[in-house]
Amino acid sequence: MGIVNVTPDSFSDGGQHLQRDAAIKHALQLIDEGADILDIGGESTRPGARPVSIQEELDRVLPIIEGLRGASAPFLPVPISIDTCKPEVMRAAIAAGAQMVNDINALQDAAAMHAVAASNVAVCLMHKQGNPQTMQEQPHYQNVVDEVSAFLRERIAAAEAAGIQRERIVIDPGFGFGKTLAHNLALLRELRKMAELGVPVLAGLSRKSMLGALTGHDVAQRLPASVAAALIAVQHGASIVRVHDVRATVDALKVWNAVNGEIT
Ligand code: 7PM
Repeated sequence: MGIVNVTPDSFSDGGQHLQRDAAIKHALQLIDEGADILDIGGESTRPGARPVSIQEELDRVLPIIEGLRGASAPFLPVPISIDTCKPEVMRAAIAAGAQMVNDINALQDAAAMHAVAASNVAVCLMHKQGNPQTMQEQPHYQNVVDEVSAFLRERIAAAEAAGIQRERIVIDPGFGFGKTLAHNLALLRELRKMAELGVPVLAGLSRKSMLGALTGHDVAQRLPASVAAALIAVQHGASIVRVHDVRATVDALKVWNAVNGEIT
């Protein structure tokens, strides 16, 4: 899964068009590099990000989905995931052709649950502790692996009860979302326990601060650590890795696949 940059906040209409074109170009570049899914988000879900209005988020993401999925681009070879917690954005993105919802709130909002249930798209249910503004202040767990696993099990059951078939669900332990370095490492080490819940596991480790803590490198210098983390996640049962650096990750996974075939 390649992360598509959606640059926010333009002052003029002309700027918005340039940003849309840049995002579409970036998305097509990620497909060329081997991405199997594109994750498009309007930034409101990022830790520490300022809240974004529904309209603002729609203005950021819809032109990109429409540009990739619209009549002028009918042959997009990969599905689009919309990264949002907002039911209105989910509905509009699905109507525009998104085939997956990436909700860091795991459809805990009833309207979000309904938006996905009323469609036929896939969903990623992610764990987080607390809210993105404050979650890194004092993360605390008795047993992070058991607690994240129990939460994801409950969210799978809730989604199924709402009419979202298991085949449409993927789960994600939410690396960095209310977790210390030790918590993140425990989750990566025991990622197989998430896979045991019986639906595909998505892992998002790309360029994250835990990799900065481990290497001492700032975000621009985390490519090798990100590739290592993605490979470890796949070795531990991840089916989807959410990454910025698609080409490097695909190369690493080609080596892994040559050695291991379909067996993980
Ligand atoms: C600043 C800090 C900016 C963190 C962006 C981020 C995940 C996600 C994000 C994830 C799923 C990033 C994160 N992370 N969705 N959205 N799983 N499903 O690195 O790990 O992109 S935001």
